[in-house]
Amino acid sequence: MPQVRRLVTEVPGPRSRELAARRSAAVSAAVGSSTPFYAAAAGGGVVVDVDGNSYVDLGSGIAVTTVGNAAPQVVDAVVEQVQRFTHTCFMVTPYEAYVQVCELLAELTPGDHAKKSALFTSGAEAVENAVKVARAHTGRQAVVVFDHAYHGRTNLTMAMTAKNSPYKDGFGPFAPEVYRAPLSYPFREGRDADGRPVDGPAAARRAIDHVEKQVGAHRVAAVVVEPVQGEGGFIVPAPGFLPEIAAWARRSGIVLVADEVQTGFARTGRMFACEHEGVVPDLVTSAKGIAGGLPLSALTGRAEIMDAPVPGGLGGTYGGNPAACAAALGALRAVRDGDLLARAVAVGELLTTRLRRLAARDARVGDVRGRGAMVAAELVRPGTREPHPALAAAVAREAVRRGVVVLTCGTWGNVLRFLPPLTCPDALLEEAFDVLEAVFADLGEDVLPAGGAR
Ligand code: PLZ
Repeated sequence: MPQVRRLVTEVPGPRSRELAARRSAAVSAAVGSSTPFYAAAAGGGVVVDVDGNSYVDLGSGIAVTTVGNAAPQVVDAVVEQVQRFTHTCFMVTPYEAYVQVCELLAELTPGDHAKKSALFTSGAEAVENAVKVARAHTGRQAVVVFDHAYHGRTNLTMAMTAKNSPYKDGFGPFAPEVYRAPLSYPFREGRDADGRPVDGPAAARRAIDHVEKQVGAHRVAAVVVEPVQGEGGFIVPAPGFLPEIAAWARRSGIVLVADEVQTGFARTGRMFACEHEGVVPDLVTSAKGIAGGLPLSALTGRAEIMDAPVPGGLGGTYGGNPAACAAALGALRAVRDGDLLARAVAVGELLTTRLRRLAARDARVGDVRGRGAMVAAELVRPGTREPHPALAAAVAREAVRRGVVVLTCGTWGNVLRFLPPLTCPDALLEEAFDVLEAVFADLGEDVLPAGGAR
């Protein structure tokens, strides 16, 4: 697939517009899409639409195609597998690829203790199962999550997710025994009651105090945390926050669950983002990048915790589907073949350099942050920290018209997030940022209607 940005029609082109019309009659209006074009093919760092336009992909289908879209190692492994068999159900007749993926996860996740895994299909399912396992292990019920958290759209994970609209609005009642603690959010951090800045350990103590007073540590089965918050705005907690939470969880007999669905599998320059601060969680969820685009998720953790539920207590018809497991083995090969951990660091440096350059001359870029190839720009009204979601939406909309796919996120929808496939060549990334700089320059403050966000 040629790694180029090339537009041959307006965006969306006629075929995409035709599909959009059919879609509006057939697909629930509750399912959204970020881009107005329809995919025909994708490879490496580009997506080609049904009109023949080729776009630079800075979103990887929300952090999934880390090893590149249609990575040859993934494609070959899946084709080989589906020609042999497509499904038996691991709960009916087991197969080696499932066992192999679990063996690899034991090696790759933080910590050198004995580990076991169970495989599922979606990220939300992995998170739900983390809670089930933690409750079975501790005999406790409460679950602690953080401000701005995103953990999924199922009933339990909706309760764990912070943002109301669109994730929760109208969908209650929510699962009980889920408690939310304050996070460390350096860009929006205030001062404590004595006027001192709140650093990472202080933010952790604030969260711990909140839980101890309002829930009781002895009632808490699990604390679930994204090492870098994804949908919530690519928020990197201040240094020391995660280690302090981890130490408290250990002291209190609470299972520490790192939700690495978005951060995991090479994205941040480490296999798992917890490693940046030397945190060893009891349980880790993975999904997204783990299988190069096929639906696979995993829960990995301390063997004695993972063995706590009754036999047969964990599972699902498709969990650890053989094609998805083969894809994961292929994706891991692609990480190793391409030295993608180092590549994630290099891509992160390129993205950060370009965003800092933009921030230096555009006061609407309030903060640039991230880890490895998971980088964001938080947009604000100039000279303030007031979120500017209309600008984020306008930039994303205009960028796609010029051949660059950029995703937004954040509790206020004012964050542009950058997480390209790691196989996207530097020259194409630079070109995409030239486009973005031009988009920022062309979008004046006044042309944006208030509430113009899509
Ligand atoms: N945990 C940390 O990032 C998925 C979903 C976007 P599923 N994030 C993208 C949307 O609008 O649905 C995610 C995540 C973290 C859990 C999940 C859930 O993973 O595979 O989407 O269920």
